Amino acid sequence: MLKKELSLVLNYALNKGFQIHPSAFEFLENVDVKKLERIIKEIVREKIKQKSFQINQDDLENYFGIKEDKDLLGEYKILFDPSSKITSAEGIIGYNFLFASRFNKLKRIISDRPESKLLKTIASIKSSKSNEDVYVCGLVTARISERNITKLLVEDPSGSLEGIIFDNDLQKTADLLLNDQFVMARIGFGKNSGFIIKDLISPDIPDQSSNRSESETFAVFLSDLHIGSKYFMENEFKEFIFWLSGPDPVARKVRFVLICGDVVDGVGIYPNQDKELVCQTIEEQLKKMEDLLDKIPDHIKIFIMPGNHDPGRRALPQPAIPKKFNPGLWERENVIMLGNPAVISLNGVKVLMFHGQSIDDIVKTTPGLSYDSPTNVMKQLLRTRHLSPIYGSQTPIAPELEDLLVIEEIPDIFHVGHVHRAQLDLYKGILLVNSGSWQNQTPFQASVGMTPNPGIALMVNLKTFQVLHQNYNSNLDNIL
Ligand code: D5M
Ligand code: FE
Ligand code: ZN
Repeated sequence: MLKKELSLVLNYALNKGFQIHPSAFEFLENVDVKKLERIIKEIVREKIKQKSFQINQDDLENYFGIKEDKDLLGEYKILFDPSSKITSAEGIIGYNFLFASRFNKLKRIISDRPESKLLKTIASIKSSKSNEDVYVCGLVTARISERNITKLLVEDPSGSLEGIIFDNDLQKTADLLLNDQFVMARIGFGKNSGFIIKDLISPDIPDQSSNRSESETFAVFLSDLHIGSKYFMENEFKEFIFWLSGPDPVARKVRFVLICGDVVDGVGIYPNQDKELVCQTIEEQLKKMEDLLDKIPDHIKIFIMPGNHDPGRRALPQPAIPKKFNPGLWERENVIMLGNPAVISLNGVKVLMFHGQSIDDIVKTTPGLSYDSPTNVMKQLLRTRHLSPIYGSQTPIAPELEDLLVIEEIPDIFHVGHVHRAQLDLYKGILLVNSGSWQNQTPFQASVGMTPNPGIALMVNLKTFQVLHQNYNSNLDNIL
């Protein structure tokens, strides 16, 4: 005998002309009726689309996420995680090491370019004037625009050089250079022993073709949930989690969920934050996170990275959210806790994940870049081959012995969050994904005129790189 509630749920399908195969009944005896009610409705909708009117055990097993397509690969590797590499050298010595490491790593990257054969140290060109142009490379320490010239200060381990730019187009290129970024410059010798900068070359990304997954597995890109905040879109997020275990053919192909920081809203992150929190402790916030993620089927791997609101260290690079706040999350087999930044491989597709704190500093100092277009800032990071070039502004950077923020490996997908605006783009074959947020506009954001587009889940087919989205925000007309 079927339970009464179960019969009511099944009547919904039967009334629509569906047959329920006997094999399905046994399965149904043991499921949560509340969950079943929604799933049956979704199965009915899906089957009508497919013009099929029988529900059998296989359907139910698939839709409940119990039986999955075995041909769909779900393999991952962690290629880089700073958590275990963090040493935090102290004070000025640490920063000397950090900048030396930045210089050496980027010089190695730029040495692939033909011009690098003509590279000289700054000290050597200062001591011997030549008729031929030469190249130097170093970190930009200052940029000064005066009337119709631009002066650039570049430093390498041997010394510092002030170069003058007369050319208008080159001045525009110089305007886009970020403080402390690495650059290569062609130098001509002026009549009055000055140095004239004639070309500026960023390390940038060479043309390349991206790695693809063999199977049409989907990865979901999320960030900035801000769980614990009054403005966290809990209902919409739950709807999305529910969709993940539903019968939609795309949902059935999802094997990875990536969460790119600001998972929780945190405690004491900004003044009077407690008034905007529904969960007042980190533990409570992370427990809520665990309860929400619990509804994601086990065959989906969930990658969690910290942002500036999450517990642990504030300065970049950040270690993974410490285990002590929620050992349960760490112990889950399908949850992988990462530091910020991190590089993972999903079925061979390399994904560089970075929360995106440095975007704030870059939009402040770079003409033409703004919060409305985070992917343009992401392109700038790729050109500089560094995730947080500017030192000493709003984004804290720890004095590590090695600069772990240099983009050494070229990713296939670059995933960033932080600015709460979902956006997509392509740069030199790299798919750029800013995954937006799941937090409604906060009073602070309203006061500075930031308009987020929260409640959008972006998902990428790892074989074709086709991007799909699900919009859970009923207030959003202009989706992307
Ligand atoms: O930040 C979401 C976005 O809002 C991010 O671009 C920074 C900006 N933001 C947030 N708080 C501030 C303050 N106090 N000053 C300047 N800009 C801010 P999130 O990391 O989610 O808080
Ligand atoms: Fe955020
Ligand atoms: Zn953030």
